Amino acid sequence: MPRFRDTELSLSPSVPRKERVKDPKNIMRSVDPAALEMLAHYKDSGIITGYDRYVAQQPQCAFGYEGVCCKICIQGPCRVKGMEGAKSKGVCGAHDYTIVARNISRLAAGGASAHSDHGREIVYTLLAAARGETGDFKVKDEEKLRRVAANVGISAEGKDVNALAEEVALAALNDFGNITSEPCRWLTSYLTDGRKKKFEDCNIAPTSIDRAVVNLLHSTHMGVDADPVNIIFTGLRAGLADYTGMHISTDISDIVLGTPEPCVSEANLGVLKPKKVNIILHGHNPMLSQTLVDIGPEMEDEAKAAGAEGIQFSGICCTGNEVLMRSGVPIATNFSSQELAIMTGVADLMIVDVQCIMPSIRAVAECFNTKIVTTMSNSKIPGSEHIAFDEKHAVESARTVIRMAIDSFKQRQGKEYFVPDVKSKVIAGFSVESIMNLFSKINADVPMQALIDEIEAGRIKGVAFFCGCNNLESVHDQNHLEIVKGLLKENVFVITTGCSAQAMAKAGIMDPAHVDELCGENLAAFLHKLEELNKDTLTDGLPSAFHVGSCVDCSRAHDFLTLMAKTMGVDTPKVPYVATAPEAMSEKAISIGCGFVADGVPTHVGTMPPIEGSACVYDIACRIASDVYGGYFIFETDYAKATEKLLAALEYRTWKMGVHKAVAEKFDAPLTQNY
Ligand code: BF8
Ligand code: SF4
Repeated sequence: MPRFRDTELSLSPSVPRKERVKDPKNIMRSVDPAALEMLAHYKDSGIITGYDRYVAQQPQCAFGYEGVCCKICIQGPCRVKGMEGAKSKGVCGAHDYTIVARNISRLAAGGASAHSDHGREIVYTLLAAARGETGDFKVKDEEKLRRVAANVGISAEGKDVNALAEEVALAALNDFGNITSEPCRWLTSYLTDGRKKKFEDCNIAPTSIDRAVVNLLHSTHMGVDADPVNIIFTGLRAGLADYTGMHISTDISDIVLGTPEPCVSEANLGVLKPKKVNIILHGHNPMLSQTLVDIGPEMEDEAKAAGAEGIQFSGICCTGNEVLMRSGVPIATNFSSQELAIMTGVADLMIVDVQCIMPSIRAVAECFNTKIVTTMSNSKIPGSEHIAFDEKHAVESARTVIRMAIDSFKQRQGKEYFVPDVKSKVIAGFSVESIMNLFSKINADVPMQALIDEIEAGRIKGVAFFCGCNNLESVHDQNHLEIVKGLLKENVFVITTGCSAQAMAKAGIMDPAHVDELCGENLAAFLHKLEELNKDTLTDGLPSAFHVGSCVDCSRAHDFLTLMAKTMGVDTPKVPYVATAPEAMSEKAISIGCGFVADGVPTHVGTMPPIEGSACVYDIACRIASDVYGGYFIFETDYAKATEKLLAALEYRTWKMGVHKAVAEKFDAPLTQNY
């Protein structure tokens, strides 16, 4: 079973490069029935979407695809054109391995910046609330505040809520710009002892988020670091800075907006209601979107006075996930199909904040009655409306936006629309806390033991964490759905975030009615047992896959892993836990991946990042990382092979754990910590 001895499962993707874009001239690149209906309906309309643009971009530059195009200084772009001689290096003499390592690490720095800057915005909201500078936000989840304070080593004794909140906010801000050599608190407070030591030994624990990014940009400047191992490990440090920023985002969002609890909702374009004022929340920052959702009910009368049946909020991308998790707001769709939501003709207003917003939404909105409103100073789209959002004027801005949407609704009357009648029931809202509540009905003292018992008995194969994006290179949602179906059937416990969670939500994988058909017998039995024991609080049952939130909530997936490791008495690389980003697209996906590899996790990526141009860097990511950290990348674009590789990685760990346990018992010795 050991993975590296299994000759069938090679480290390289099983699909050759030129075959990776399946059916490259076809724009119907989706398995989502609602998206397919929309694409068919508008086929000859002349409206251009990402699906058309992806086809138009083919074939894409092979140098860029493999990562051997360098634009780091303006002697370039330099391309590695051969294996020997002058053309095998950049003008400065940089090898393919230096160029590839620099390019990929810079992507991780971009991802870490995005996640952590989002976190910083949220911390400032908490700080303003704690100091009484805004009446629009307050500490909603005091228990979480106290838990977080205790985790990061802040004493709550004798402090009122706001004093404690201020101290937590300032400590979080310190993680962005700490001037000492102490590693970030929101990282080390949440790790196993083994990981803490590993990161110290390898010098990859960030002392501040900003510094980790700046340091990476410096070391990958022209003529600085040429050593691919050193560059990739600096990239892993950025991955851990990303982890820190994500953890801050999740913790502080929970404190200000509440920690998610299971909720019932729906997903896919069928959630849009032609007779209501449809407001689509798109982006990532939950503060404005949650304010809109909270203020919505008091604006219902204004909507009705305008002739609407009410206000319908729905979400796209991670802002959508945030309001789904906390308020049960339905999901309209995910990243690749964002323009299609506008093309229904019933989206009165789409409000966007930061990240994953296609600039094209403005052009598509021109053809329909949709207002696009940007809200952040660093994220504007020419031609759209801008309403500046800040924590001190949140409610006021939210009211303005809702009134704009009501106006837009009035103008929409009599215009054509086309809303596919496609949606699925969704149970979401699973924080680690809420999952442990469920598990505690099986084991009150050590809730996580409930799952570990299943794994150790061989009934459940382990945990797979699905995260990340859509990528228009893939057939929209196909990798997510095929891989999750394969793993569920093999009794793998699934948690998920981001657009991956949305793909599953749309496809009915979060509808409890499908558990018996989707899950292997043992997993289904475990889920039913949990349902039965929790039936007083769970009104609608449990889904096959657990939605743990937005992309910053990948921190919840790290916490789940750490809790498993601590409960099992081992470090993370021994835990039967894998991660997958089946359709990775953004820089954030790269930084999240780096964080999981450093945290000891076999991490599958289903779309190729630009790394194949250097065999050396490829090997560092897939093999040397494993030797050093226990985690490694698995690049595989074929979903069937990817499923096999993920299962093999889980089975290998379970097998090894079994051997180590047997040895420990036989010789009455402590369990080895080797992995
Ligand atoms: O932060 S999964 S496409 S929406 S980057 Fe973007 Fe990717 Fe979707 Fe969420 Ni995450
Ligand atoms: Fe070319 Fe070197 Fe400049 Fe990169 S840093 S563009 S390889 S000269």
